[in-house]
Amino acid sequence: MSNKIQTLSGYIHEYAKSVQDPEHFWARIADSFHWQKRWDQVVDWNFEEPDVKWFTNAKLNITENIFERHLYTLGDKPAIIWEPNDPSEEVRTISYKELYGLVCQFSNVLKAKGISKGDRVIIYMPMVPEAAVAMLACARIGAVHSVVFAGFSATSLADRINDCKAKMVLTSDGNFRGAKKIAVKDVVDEAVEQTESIEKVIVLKRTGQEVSMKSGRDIWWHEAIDGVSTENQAEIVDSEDMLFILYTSGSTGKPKGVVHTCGGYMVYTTYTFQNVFQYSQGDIYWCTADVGWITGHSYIVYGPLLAGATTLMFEGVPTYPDAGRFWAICDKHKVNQFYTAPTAIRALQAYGTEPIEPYKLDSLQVIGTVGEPINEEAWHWYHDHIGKGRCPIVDTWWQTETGGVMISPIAGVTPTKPSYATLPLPGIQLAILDNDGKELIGNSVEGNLCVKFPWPSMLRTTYGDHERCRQTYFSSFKGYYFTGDGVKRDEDGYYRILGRVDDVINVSGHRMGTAEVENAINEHPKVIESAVVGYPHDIKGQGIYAYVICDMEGRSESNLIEEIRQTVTKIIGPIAKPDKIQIVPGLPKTRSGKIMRRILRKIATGETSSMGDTSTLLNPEVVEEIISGAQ
Ligand code: 6R9
Repeated sequence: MSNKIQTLSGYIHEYAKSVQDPEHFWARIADSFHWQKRWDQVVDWNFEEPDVKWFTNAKLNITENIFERHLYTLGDKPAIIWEPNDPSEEVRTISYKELYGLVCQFSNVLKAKGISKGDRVIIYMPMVPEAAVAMLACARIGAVHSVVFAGFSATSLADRINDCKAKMVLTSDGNFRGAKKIAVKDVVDEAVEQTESIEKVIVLKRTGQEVSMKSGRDIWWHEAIDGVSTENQAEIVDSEDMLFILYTSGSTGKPKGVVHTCGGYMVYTTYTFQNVFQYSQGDIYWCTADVGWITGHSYIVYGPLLAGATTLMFEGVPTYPDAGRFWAICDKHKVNQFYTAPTAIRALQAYGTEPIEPYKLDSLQVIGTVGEPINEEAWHWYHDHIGKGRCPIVDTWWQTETGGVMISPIAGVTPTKPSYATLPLPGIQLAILDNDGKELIGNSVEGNLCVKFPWPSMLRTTYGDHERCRQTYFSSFKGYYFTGDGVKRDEDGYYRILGRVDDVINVSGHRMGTAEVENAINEHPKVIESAVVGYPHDIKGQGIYAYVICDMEGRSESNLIEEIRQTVTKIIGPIAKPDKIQIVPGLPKTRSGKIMRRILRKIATGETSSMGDTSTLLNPEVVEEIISGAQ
């Protein structure tokens, strides 16, 4: 049975049904999956605690819905096509039947190495099929995976291991990224030293570089699977059992572990994948994200595989060996749906159209974006040069916390509008609230983006700290889930995301908490205090601007700035490295001692003529001094 919407009136009809009778709407969608036991109730919820349950008491295994459900019809069809970093290395094509064998085998390995239902397993791996195998094997035995992007530092990795008390790390010897080889196992070794819960580390051989293997703890992947059965009976779990934890940055210093559960996540990622991209059997779908982010979880691994699609996985970077790599891959594999981030589009746009010229791009049908607002110029470039004016752009707005796409055109169905995510998907009841918590009704309004009714793949908690989940998402506006984004609903009822309204900056589509970056900067022994803000950046969307008060004794400014950059790389990872660091004599503060970020944001943006009233500051004179040294 197909749940695919094919016309605009079909969308309007489905949306109306999903609001009038959500239980009936989602039950119908959920009926196309394989449940070991059906649910008692479709949804049971309150947003006060919050306490949200979908498909209560239903039993399932998400991997049975990928494999056992599809094998009969799709067994020989490619599940994953893997394109290596180096284009001269061989492509791997893995059928559903083969992937099933690999997942079952690795499930047996995990069990044999002491992992059982509910245990947490960290995945810190390159973009290779084994990363997907690792995730699915955890899901098959009821273990909880937490994928950590392999660009994060040892300290960040250790923090995540400690927060969820993981028992195992799955990693590789090294990773290929463009012309670089990254010593990943060394990072894991350093991280695991700062933790107590890790019992085993399984290491995939990828680059062949020298690594040290700690006896009793470290095992090679190829040795671990050697001779192990490729059959495995899936563990049957509850719809509300944890599927995974994914850490994400918020406005406070410490990243939080967003928890997703099995039943609802399965239903929603599949439904949105099929509808947004209008995937048809036989199509080749490619999402360029990394599995370390939610986009990789929902739209490289779970959504596509649950839908029986062929998902392309790319190990490398868009500019290696040259800036035509994405387009070479589209032609080579005849990609039909292509999904990337605005930052990648802008970076490639900077190379002009020459790198695109050798390629036809005639297999493309749908092109998508995710992760940050797309500016009109990039939208048009993408539309004209990649989509050749023929492919609809799906600008998909969603979050780690929402699990799946929330606002997006349905490809070929919803009329698009540059820089607009357009309309909510069925089941998504949005609300725009002003700062006093009043819901703004009607069109041509702007305010805080909230959701007033649960959807199946919403976060259930933040791992180990439910109060933090309540505080962060459910306390700003009582009875609503607050996204942290500002939004405009225009005269046609179309939604345009305006960016974060909290202390989160979006750098190349990656969320960074300003407090998190400040904490890292403050680790440098010469730093006294710092304040971090975002500023508009041509390629990254937002760049990181750090104002730092330092003890300068015996140090040159340029050395200190470089050392601070390195400190941040070491503590968080290269993605958090400030683009600009300005050493300042002081920071503008209110009389109660709070840093006035509004002023710092204006200086970083270069809007120094409209500073507003600074006379209430404790130290108004510092503003002029900062302006004169601004970059
Ligand atoms: C999926 C993902 C979430 C934040 C979100 C918003 C921004 C994502 C967007 C977008 C404008 C879009 N964001 N998609 N802003 N238009 N199409 O990116 O999750 O990493 O958790 O980031 O990204 O600010 O709140 P995550």
